[in-house]
Amino acid sequence: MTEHTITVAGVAVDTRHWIGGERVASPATFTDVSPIDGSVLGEISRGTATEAEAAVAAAKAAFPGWAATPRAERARLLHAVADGVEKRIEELAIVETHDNGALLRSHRRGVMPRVAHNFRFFADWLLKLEHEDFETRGHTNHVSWDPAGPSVLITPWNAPLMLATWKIAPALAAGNTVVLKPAEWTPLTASLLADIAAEAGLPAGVFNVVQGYGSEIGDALTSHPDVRRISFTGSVPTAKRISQSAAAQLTPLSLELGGKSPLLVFADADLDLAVDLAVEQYDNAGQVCLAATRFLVEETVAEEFTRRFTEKAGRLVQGDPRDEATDIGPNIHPRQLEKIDGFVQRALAAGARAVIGGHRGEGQYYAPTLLTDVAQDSEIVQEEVFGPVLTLQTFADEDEAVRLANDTRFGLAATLATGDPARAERVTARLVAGTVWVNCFFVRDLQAPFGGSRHSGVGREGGTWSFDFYCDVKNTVTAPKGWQDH
Ligand code: TXE
Repeated sequence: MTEHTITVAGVAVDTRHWIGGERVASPATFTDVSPIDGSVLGEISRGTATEAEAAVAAAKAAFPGWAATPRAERARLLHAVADGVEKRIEELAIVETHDNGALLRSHRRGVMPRVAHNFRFFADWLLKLEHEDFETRGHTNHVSWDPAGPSVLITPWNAPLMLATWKIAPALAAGNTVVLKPAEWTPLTASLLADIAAEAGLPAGVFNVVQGYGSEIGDALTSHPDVRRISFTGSVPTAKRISQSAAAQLTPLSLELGGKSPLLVFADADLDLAVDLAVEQYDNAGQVCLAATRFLVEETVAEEFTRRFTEKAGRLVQGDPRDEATDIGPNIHPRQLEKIDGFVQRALAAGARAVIGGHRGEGQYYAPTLLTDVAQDSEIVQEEVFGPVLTLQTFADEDEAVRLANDTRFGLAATLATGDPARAERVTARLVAGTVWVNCFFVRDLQAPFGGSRHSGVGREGGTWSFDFYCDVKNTVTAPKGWQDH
C-alpha cells in the first residue's frame, strides 16, 4: 500500500497511471465519486500531455519485441491475463459497481466472466487466423497479418472494463502495444487490469493505462504521430474531434458511437416475448449504446402491449446496485441525470405523455420512463438520452415501420418481434443497422461483426474484423520455383 492506494469495498486500487511497467503519479488529481451514494472513492492521477507522451513512448519501445513474439506465446500470455481476471472476478465486480453504479449481480455473473472471455476468444482466434494462399499465373499470393503498432484505446463509463477489453484483447493479440484511456468517471477497473496484466507476465510497455479528463489528455494521444491505430467508444461530438486529430496523422480509426435503436413489435409477435424484450431496455439504467429505446408497435396491438409493458415495468426494483434484488441502479453522474431530465421535461413540454415515470427518483436515480405522443422529428425521438427513458410510437403497416425505424441519424441496432419469418427477412433487409436481433436481444458472439452505420460509428469489431483493423495486412507474391529459367 502506498499513499496512492485507495480501498474500495476492501479492494486496494492504485490511483496512478501504468506506464512502461511502472506506476507513475501526476502532480494533479481528479476526484472519483461513486454514483451509488455520492461518496468520494479517491483522488486519481490527472494525466496531461506529459503522461500521454510517456505512455506512447513506452508503447513504441515495447512494440518491436511484442510484435516479434510468436503467436503461441502471445496467446499464452492473453490466457494468463484471462486467468488473472477469473481469479479476481469478485474484486473487479465490486469495484466496478462502486465506480459506475451498474448491478453487482450482472458484473459478477455476466460482465466479468465476459471480460475474461474477451482475452481467451482473441487469443484463440489469433491462432487460427489464416488466409488461404492462392495462385496467380503460377505465382503464390500469401496474406499475412502484420501488427500495426502502438494503439490508443479510449473508452466510456457505461461498461468500463467490458468495453475496454473488447479493444485491448484483439489489439494485443494482433501484436500491437496499447495505451488505454478509460473514462474519468470510471477509472478504477482499468488500474486493476494493469495489475493483472503485470502479474500475468505481459512485458513492460505492452499495456499502458493513462488516467484523466479527455479534454486534457485526449488530444495528445490522438494526434501523436507514433500512434498507428485509434479505437474509440463514446459520444458523437468527441468522435468528431478525435477524427480530426487522427486525420491530421492519417491514423486509422474505429468508432463505436451512440444509437437510437428501434424495437419493432408486429401484431403477429408473441406479445409476452415482445414485452420481455422491451423491459430489458432499462438495463444498466438505460446507459447502453445498443438499447432499443424507440418502441414502434403495430397499431392493433399497441394498447395491449402498453398495458402488459406497464405492468411488467412496474415490478422492476430500483435501488442499491449491490442488492441481489435490484433491477435498476443509479445513473452515472449528477450531470448525466441533469441531461436525462432535460430531455424528458422538454418532451413533456412539447406534448409528450408519460405512460410511466417522467421524473427523477431519489438521489441519483431516474424513474423508469415511457413517453408516448411523441413526434418523429422531436428531440426525444431523434437524440440518444442514455438513461431509462423510452418512447412509444405506433405504425399502420410494414412500410411505415421501416420508415420510422430508419429515420434517425443513427444505425447501431434494431430489434424485431414478429412471428412471421418471411416478414423478419423482408424488414431486416430494409433496416439500416449494424446488428439486427429477431425475437431476441443482446446476444453477442465475439466472432460476429459489431459496429454501427451512419452516426453510430465507423468500422466493425469482432473476430476477423478486429484483426483487419489492428493489423497491417500484407500480400506477398512469390514467383514460381525456377523463375530464373523463364
Ligand atoms: O462521452 P465522451 P460522455 C453518449 C451518451 C452520453 C454522451 C456523453 O449519449 O450521454 O455520450 O458521454 C474521452 N480526446 N455515450 O461525455 O465525452 C473521455 O475521457 C480524446 C455513448 O462521457 O465521448 C472518455 O474516456 N478522448 C457511448 C471517452 O472519451 C476524449 C458511451 C468517452 O467520453 C476527448 C458513452 C478528447 N478530446 C457515452 N474528450 C456508447 N456508445 O456506448 C473526451 N474523451
